[in-house]
Amino acid sequence: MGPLYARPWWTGPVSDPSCLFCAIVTGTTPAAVVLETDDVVGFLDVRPVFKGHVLVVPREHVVTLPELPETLIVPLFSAAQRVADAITSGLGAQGTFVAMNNVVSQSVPHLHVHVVPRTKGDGLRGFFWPRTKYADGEAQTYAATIREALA
Ligand code: DGP
Repeated sequence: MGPLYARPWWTGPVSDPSCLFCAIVTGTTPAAVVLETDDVVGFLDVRPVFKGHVLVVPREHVVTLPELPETLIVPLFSAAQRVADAITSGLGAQGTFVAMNNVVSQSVPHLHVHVVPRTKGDGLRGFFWPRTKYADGEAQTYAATIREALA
């Protein structure tokens, strides 16, 4: 069954009964919740990169960033900002890595912002992707293509 759109009496966020993170949002599936707002829930990742790794999700069933309603952008990212601050001030991490997989490498199809505690020398290598170089003039072509798509 897909998302429940056809419920005129329902005033809560759209939920997908087959979605793991919707189940965490509604409390059907337990999680170590660290933050709750009207629009957003933050909870510990069950397989943390480092202890204290938090996932911040919209309550509404949204799969990828391009689908996120504009009204949820500030609630989602201000919650991620608060969590990043709490991870450094509360857990003593020096910093954080904040990231989101969209479709590729996205194992749970409900948008989630990873907020991972980081400390110099923590040995994290998995997030360091191989790097490439632009040929002469190629960066301008890529930039122009993206600018056109944004226009
Ligand atoms: P990603 O691979 O970017 O889609 O990240 C999904 C994360 O979700 C992954 O780091 C592990 C986490 N995760 C998967 N299942 C559960 C669960 O049942 N509970 C919690 N708290 N986290 C989960």
